Amino acid sequence: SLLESAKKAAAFRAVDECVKDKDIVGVGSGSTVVYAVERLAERVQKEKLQLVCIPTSFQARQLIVENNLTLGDLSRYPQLDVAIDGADELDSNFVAIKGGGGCLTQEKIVASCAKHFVVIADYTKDSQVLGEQYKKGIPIEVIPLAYVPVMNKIKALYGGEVQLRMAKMKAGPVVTDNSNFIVDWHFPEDKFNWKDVNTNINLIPGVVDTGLFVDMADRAFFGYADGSVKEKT
Ligand code: DER
Repeated sequence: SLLESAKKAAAFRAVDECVKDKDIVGVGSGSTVVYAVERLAERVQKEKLQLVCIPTSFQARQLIVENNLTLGDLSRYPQLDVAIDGADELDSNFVAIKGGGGCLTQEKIVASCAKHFVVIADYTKDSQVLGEQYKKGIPIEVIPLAYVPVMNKIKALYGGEVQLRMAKMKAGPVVTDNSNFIVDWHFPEDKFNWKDVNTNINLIPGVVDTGLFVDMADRAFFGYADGSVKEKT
């Protein structure tokens, strides 16, 4: 589809521009990074690159293994050269909403260990203001026993609506790779200081992490249906 070719274009450009021989590479989660792994595997074969890939989810681990890339972990490689990951939306200050795929916690950990954090996405994620295009709310990973008080406290702090993310192919809520729940916060149209919001929500007991990636991404590549790519600056 047009969107898939847009994702592929962004992913290929990012891997070509941001990965070099001997890099320790964080591999994100979602549908766009599938193309990034495809390109990593191609470059390893073609250029005989030596890479170690660090996963951000069961899905990312499967992609690394299925593409015969060298699998690493943060215990052996606590400092990465680059992490490449998708996003649900990126605003003009490079604040990202992530977690549409429910993998935000390990994604944020891996991104925080990388010298460079590169976002790859199709053009529908490129916004000026968060919420402009992405309408599914900000994902927040919570310890299961705490999800109701956490939802109430987020609403009390910042308003809007919060809902527990329910699974589609399983009865009950989505359970993350870390055995937690996800709540999605549909925030009101207010002007938010996302750095403060991330900090304050993270201070609520029971919150594991938020899908607000503030001051983390340093490059972002957006693909278009015609196969062109725009790097956001
Ligand atoms: O869940 C995540 O954080 C994913 O990276 C998501 O934000 C992007 O997924 P997509 O590449 O399938 O749009």
